Amino acid sequence: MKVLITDDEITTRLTLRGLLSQHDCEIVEAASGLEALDVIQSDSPPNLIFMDWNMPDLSGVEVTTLLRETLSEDQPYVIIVSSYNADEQILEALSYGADDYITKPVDGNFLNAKFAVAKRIIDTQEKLKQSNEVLQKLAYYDELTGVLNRRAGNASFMVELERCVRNDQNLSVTMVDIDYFKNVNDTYGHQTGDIVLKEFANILRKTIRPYDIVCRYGGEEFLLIAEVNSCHEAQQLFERVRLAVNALEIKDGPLSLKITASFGVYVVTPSIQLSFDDMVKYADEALYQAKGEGRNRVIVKSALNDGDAPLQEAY
Ligand code: GH3
Ligand code: MG
Ligand code: MG
Repeated sequence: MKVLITDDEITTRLTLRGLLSQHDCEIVEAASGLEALDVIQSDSPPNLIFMDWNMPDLSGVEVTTLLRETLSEDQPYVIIVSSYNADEQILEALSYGADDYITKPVDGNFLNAKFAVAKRIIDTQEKLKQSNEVLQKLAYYDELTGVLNRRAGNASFMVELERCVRNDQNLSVTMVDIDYFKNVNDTYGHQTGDIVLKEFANILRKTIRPYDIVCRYGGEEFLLIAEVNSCHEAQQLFERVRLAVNALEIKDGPLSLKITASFGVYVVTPSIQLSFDDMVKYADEALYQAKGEGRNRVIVKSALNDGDAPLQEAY
């Protein structure tokens, strides 16, 4: 925890530093309100501030008001330290956004008690922030593979679709499915299956272009969303991905596994009427055909000219 002591009088700073030295915290000092603002706005801001009220440039309550107005999150805990000891003055400081108040001359027992309260609140806030980050990650990303989950894939599709409509660019939606994946689980166990899924997601992510989208649609099915100029370009792109999957050697201890995957690609000239579910349905049909024709292949379908019915391009 980082603590900022702000006071224009060096004796007060020394007293506070002395009293706080028994606690496990990093202490920095500022000799004015402006100096305090510099520390607050730096790359490593304080979690807790002991702030003098009266200072020559900016007063402690002015600094507190400013930071409550400007900093959106990660607000420091502010304790105003002042010789003003009337109830109205204490209430006034709290009304400006201070969290607590302590009168001068500072009493060590009081300071320790208030420090403990501040630490408890700061620690709780930090834990809350961390769990919010985890929750946010879980809301968008697949836990096992780290790629987008289906919901986020759907949202990304809408963004991508709008961009393609604006730029008059064709769009491909591809359903990829690992071939005979059930055999991996049945032969080597679910944990090895999970390793295969992770490695498979990694190779997809690495092989397609950085601005294309990978999402785990479910089980061992992944969805790729990519801008393409033509069916021919889509075929080339996913052939490259297919060959990278073929070349992959997945290690699990002494075990070394090879896998293949089938790709069902659907290419369209986007229009705003196009739904995610329809695109997935057509990509699924292409995938079904790839499986039927022997797996480990890329089937591209398209309705590039118009109409809903997917037409298979000749290759
Ligand atoms: P095909 O070539 O026709 O796609 O055959 P397949 O065996 O890959 O397909 P099938 O749909 O029969 O089996 C998919 C398997 O994927 C069954 C399911 O238990 C497994 N699976 C789904 N999600 C997970 C997961 O998160 N981890 C592991 N280890 N297995 C999973
Ligand atoms: Mg002063
Ligand atoms: Mg499969």
